[in-house]
Amino acid sequence: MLYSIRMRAAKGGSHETGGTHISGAERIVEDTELSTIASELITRALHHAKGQADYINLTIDTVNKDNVIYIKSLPIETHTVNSVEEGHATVTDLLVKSGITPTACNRAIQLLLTLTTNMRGAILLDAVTGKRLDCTNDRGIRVSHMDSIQSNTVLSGKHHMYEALTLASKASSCNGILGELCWSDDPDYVIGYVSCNHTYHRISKMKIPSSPIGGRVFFIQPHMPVEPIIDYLENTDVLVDINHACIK
Ligand code: WAQ
Ligand code: MG
Repeated sequence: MLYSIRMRAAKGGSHETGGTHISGAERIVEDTELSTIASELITRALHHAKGQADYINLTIDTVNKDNVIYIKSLPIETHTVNSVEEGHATVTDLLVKSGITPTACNRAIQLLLTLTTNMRGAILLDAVTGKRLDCTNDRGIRVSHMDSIQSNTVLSGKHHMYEALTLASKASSCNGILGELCWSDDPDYVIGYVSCNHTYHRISKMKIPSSPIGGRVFFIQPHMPVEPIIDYLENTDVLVDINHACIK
């Protein structure tokens, strides 16, 4: 039997009571692996660069194998830049080439730059007007119910790129999502990405070193109803084959 297992951890109380989000991670695994993976996820919550969590929530539920969607990961392209400004300019170029307006790009970058605390999820923006479409304030929409097929065999512990590639590949398989912008909230992880035009573009510098704030934005095709998009991101079980992540 397959299970979805999800961990979220906070400090200073639970997320619901205003604690600071420390870490979140999830897997889709066979029942035989469940206790090992549970222990790995708890270890992650206890040993995080942002501090030791005092609240850890672990949720486990069964996955109906017949409903799992299998997809290939996006291919990866790497862009080396010399500064955060150049990183943001590169991101804007790439997004604009895939039909997202400069207004929406600038709005997304500004929203992430002006966050004062980390959200747990992502912001949804209209890809043309730049208007915010979700009503989750500082919580955001959390992409969930995903894993890569290779998680167990080639990966162990936190791997920023493969986890992000899995999330970005699931999101890009959603009808109505034209692009994504992301940089990490882990203080020393300055590499970020945009996914658009069916490519995962890694950008070498997206934030200044030691900044503890990161975030994610999804660009939504205009006039698409957002509820089915949110439901797909939050609830559809997707397994991603990252063997196809050939470096371009
Ligand atoms: N769904 C939606 N948003 C999320 C999720 C999720 N499951 N997980 C994190 N976020 C949002 C949230 O606002 C976080 O503060 C922010 O994204 C950053 O999350 O190729 O590590 O897990 O090397 O810190 C990029 C890798 C790493 C680039 C991104 O994000 C590369 C990363 P983090
Ligand atoms: Mg993080």
